[in-house]
Amino acid sequence: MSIKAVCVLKGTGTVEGTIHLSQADPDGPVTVTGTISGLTEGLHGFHVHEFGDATNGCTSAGPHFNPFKKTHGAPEDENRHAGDLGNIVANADGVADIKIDDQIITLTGVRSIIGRTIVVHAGEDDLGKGGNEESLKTGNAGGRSACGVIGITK
Ligand SMILES: [Cu+2]
Ligand SMILES: [Zn+2]
Repeated sequence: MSIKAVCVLKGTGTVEGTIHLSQADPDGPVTVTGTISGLTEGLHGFHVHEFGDATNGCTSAGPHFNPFKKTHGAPEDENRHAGDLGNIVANADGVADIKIDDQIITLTGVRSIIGRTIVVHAGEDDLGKGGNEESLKTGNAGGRSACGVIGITK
């Protein structure tokens, strides 16, 4: 039976959205779909962060979800944080339509992202190729425009 989850993204500015996640097979990909609006046109870092903690806005979500102590990378890289979902693309209206299949995150077990936080960033994620120390931690994606805790849904 497939597991489903949902995440409502909110921030202090205009950015908002809803993300749906589903996993049909415990060993198969997680499908991430949804729409985020209120963005600037272009690329925005999109990650799962470690904590489902919104006590201090998106800041208390902590760093990228990284159960295997790897460095920051692109979704297709061997060396990536589990939470590294790359960039989403906003059109001229500031809207990003998201459709990602990811093989590393799961909705059960030690790699589960249930109870963690999705963050969309103000800037582009350099995918670990930025040539500086911060690139290997955060991808230099800038501020946290909106975030939401991932929860089970029917
Ligand atoms: Cu992030
Ligand atoms: Zn990362």
